[in-house]
Amino acid sequence: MTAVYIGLGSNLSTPEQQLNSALDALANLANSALVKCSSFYRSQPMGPQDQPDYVNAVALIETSLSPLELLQATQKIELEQGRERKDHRWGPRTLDLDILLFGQQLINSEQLTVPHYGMKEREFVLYPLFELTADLVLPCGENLSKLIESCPLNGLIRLV
Ligand code: 5RU
Ligand code: CA
Ligand code: CA
Repeated sequence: MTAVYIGLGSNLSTPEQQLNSALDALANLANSALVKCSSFYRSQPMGPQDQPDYVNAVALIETSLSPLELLQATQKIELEQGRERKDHRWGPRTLDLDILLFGQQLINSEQLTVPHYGMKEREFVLYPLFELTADLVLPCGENLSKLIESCPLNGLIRLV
């Protein structure tokens, strides 16, 4: 079994419900167990600003799926929750599931890059991750607590 951190994000169609449905789907994944999930956080959109605020969280699962099997499974969950492929990247979405970390593996294939590109600068990834595992060390050797020090909250709010 491998410890895998998954980023969850939504800014359409009642985002908190989308995250709860996604957690339900992750809890029911084959050959996997949902270990825990962070609080939900409201965050300002990064990238294009002309879209609603996001609700983000990070979940920890244990899985014996391969990285590509897990990618397929998360993409299926996104589609089941109404994810639409739009022309322009980075638009609003009902659900985004990102494989952030897959154990200590480094993956650079056509379909999948792990650790997730950009995670080290994104407050809506780092703070929920810190809530789950404060002493986390990334595969590159960097300490999560160190990354947090140089990552402003940028309006990130932990929801009750
Ligand atoms: C550029 C910079 C593009 C950062 C993207 C989310 C990015 C987001 C999300 C918040 C995107 C990718 N903003 N912007 N939460 N995804 N707050 O999940 F993340 S588009
Ligand atoms: Ca994302
Ligand atoms: Ca994604």
